[in-house]
Amino acid sequence: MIKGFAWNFGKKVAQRQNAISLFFTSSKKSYATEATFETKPFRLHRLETGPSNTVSVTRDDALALYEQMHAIRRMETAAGNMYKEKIIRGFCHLYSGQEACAVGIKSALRPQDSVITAYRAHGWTYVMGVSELGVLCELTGRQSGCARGKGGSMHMYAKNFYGGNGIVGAQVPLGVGIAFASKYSGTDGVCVALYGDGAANQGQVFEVYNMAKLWDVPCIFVCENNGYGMGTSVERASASTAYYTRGDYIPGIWVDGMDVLAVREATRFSVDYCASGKGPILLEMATYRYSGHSMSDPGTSYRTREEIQEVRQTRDPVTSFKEKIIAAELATAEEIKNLENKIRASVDEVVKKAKSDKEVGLEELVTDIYADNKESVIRGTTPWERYQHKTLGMAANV
Ligand SMILES: Cc1ncc(C[n+]2csc(CCOP(=O)(O)OP(=O)(O)O)c2C)c(N)n1
Ligand SMILES: [Mg+2]
Repeated sequence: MIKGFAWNFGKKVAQRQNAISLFFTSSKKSYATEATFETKPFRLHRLETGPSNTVSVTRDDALALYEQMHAIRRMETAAGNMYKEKIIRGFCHLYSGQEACAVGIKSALRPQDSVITAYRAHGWTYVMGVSELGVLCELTGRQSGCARGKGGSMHMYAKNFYGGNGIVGAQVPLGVGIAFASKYSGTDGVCVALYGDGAANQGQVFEVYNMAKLWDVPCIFVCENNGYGMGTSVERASASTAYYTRGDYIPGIWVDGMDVLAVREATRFSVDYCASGKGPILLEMATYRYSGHSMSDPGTSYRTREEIQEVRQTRDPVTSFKEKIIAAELATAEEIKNLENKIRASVDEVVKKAKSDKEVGLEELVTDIYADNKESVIRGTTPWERYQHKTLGMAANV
């Protein structure tokens, strides 16, 4: 007990020192309106200057970032429980531990920018604008799901969000294509193409590094290094684990992916870099996943429980940011608790709906397969079985 208290107290003092300056509102209120923190140093590859280590955040932005990270954590906990209850079936890859990556990156994007990621996509779908209901009903296969329950865990989309992709690495060339389309059509958008450490050694990734650099495509490659590809640690899989240098001629930055402010700062820098016509950039985000690879992996045979516990206690993106907010007096502990209670109640409500909402009817088997079906019919399992194709929903991003 005493040891725990001393550790926590020491940490709080360190965080207070870490908040290097605070700006207060009127003397009546004791909240700071803005605070400044130091991030872990960014490591640079082929860049003379990088993002600033000193980052400021307003009270409103800090609360918004915290709310999003906490909502993802609650949503994923609910998804894990529903999977165990067999209400969610099939694949289910949880994002818990990696929240600062999605939330920090999204907070630095402009309306014209896009994102594509792999199958660990629930948190991303949420930050790209789909409600908790849209995500959780998609997981339970119900009609209020963002793909009407027909996509499931790995196939969720939104405006400027190209999914949810199940084939490891396949989304990286697609991301370069999306970025190329922005450049070609002059929208000024950049595309963030995310992949894991497990995809980082694939040939196709290096092929598109080449194309992206050759044509100065505005693509931000993001390698979310969570330490493992399924049960294989990065040390066992990679001749070089310095993923931010692996683009060779593409500049890169190592980022503390557990610090939402560091992620936001590095992304801002990268958006400016790409949008100013300098070509692609590569960010390695050092992060961690708490759950196993998917729900069928307990996640403890290739790493120790102590390792997971240690990350939770020392680097957790959600609690470490909460402690920073409170230590910097951007909000009180009570305010944060109220926010957490609000999120808990809203996710609990959504879970009820995700369990009771209807599935779409069998007739929807052949609806919305194409945004623009050139032939009105869809072939069945034999050439002589034909079904009428119908469009019911709005296709995303066409
Ligand atoms: C082409 C291909 N090969 C193998 C698989 C099986 N598989 C699914 S996830 C995965 C590991 C990927 O790890 P990483 O890229 O680090 O992502 P993380 O799961 O850590 O988010 C593998 C090998 C697959 N889906 N696609
Ligand atoms: Mg990984």
